[in-house]
Amino acid sequence: MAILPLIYSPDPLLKKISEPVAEVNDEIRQLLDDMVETMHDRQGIGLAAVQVGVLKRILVMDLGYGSKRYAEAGGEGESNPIHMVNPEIVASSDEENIYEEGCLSFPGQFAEVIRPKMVTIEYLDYDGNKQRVDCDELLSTCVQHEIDHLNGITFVDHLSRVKRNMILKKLEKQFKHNM
Ligand code: GNR
Ligand code: NI
Repeated sequence: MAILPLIYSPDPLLKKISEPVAEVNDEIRQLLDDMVETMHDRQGIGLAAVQVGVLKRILVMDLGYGSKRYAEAGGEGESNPIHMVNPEIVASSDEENIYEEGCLSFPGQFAEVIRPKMVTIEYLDYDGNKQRVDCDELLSTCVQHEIDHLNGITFVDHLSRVKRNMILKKLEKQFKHNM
């Protein structure tokens, strides 16, 4: 297990489309394990492989662990990681939902994003078995945010140009100050 370094906006990798995985083998499982460890370390609720510089269609999520509830308890939450390889949205609701999103690749930045309220996802699990799951609430928001990453899209791409530029400027300033 290893904690992997994250990439941050405006790294051009964040705009690249990730490649499908041919087979869920031990090498892929190693990456899935390292991504979960990295996500837990950064107290995220999701992580796409591209965020650790790997252009493969892989994401992990753990809604409980990164939540405020667990942070307040000292981050000693139960771990219930979800691993998805080659995830695909096979259905999405007409009804929409607004959620204030953040992203580990845009530290300290948050904005409200509108997305379909519910989605159905097909993916390969940790053992390479095909799964289908209906997502609502935070799981729906998170899985859509992560699948966006696999397609080179980040949450700021859902905002108006003005809001997007404001976040990109703030981020640039923040990184300058931390150098
Ligand atoms: O940790 C994360 N929190 C979050 C909050 C609202 C909507 C989406 C997310 S995902 C984010 C981790 C991340 O950047 N995943 O790509
Ligand atoms: Ni993100």
